[in-house]
Amino acid sequence: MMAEKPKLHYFNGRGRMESIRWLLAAAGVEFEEKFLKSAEDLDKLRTDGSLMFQQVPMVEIDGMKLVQTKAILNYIASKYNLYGKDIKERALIDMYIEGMADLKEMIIPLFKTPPDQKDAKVALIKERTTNRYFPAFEKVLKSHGQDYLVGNRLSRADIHLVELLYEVEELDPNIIANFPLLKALKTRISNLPTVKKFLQPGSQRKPPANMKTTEEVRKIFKF
Ligand SMILES: N[C@@H](CCC(=O)N[C@@H](CS)C(=O)NCC(=O)O)C(=O)O
Repeated sequence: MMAEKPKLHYFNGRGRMESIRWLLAAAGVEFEEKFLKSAEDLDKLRTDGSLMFQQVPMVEIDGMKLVQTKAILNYIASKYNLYGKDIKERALIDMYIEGMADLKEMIIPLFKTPPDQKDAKVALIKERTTNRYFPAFEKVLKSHGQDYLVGNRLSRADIHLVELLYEVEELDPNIIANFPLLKALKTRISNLPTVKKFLQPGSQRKPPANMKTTEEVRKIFKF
């Protein structure tokens, strides 16, 4: 019997699920999505015992109901061979993606930042991107001259980084100009057939939050 498609439970927006969508798509895995539309939808998952910590993202995959974004990503990356060939490559990948996660943690809450604080938050993100994170990854690529961040082949590190490159580009399209190797990586990864498909309109990739989606999310999570 063919394995069932993974089923993603989240609201219809990026949030913490978007990296999971990217990773599955890049791995060429088809998935289904069940969107939470209301607080009742979330309560239902909670009362039926599907959410270990009463939180989403939750992904049904291979007979499991996985929660915790990192655990979900680790499973997918391991299953589809995107997590290095040995423990040293994995250590590098972990180190790189934790840096990316730190930057991502600054970007995720932006959608619910009050307007009077938003400029300052965006300025800090740009500053950190320009002076800390992008130089670090540019340096990695420069140090070995290879096409991918780790082990001379595609890994989750490349996929998570390219997702971030697109997000930062939405905040400021000029930052990447000073990082030619990151720019080349973005083009290279974007042209992989699976990623190319995901980047096309009509895919399961989610647009940036807007006022309407933010209102929906507020209702679901009651904040
Ligand atoms: N560490 C968890 C955090 C999950 C999380 O904060 N989920 C939010 C939605 S993005 C949620 O379910 N909030 C409701 C709650 O905490 O009760 C993860 O990475 O999956």
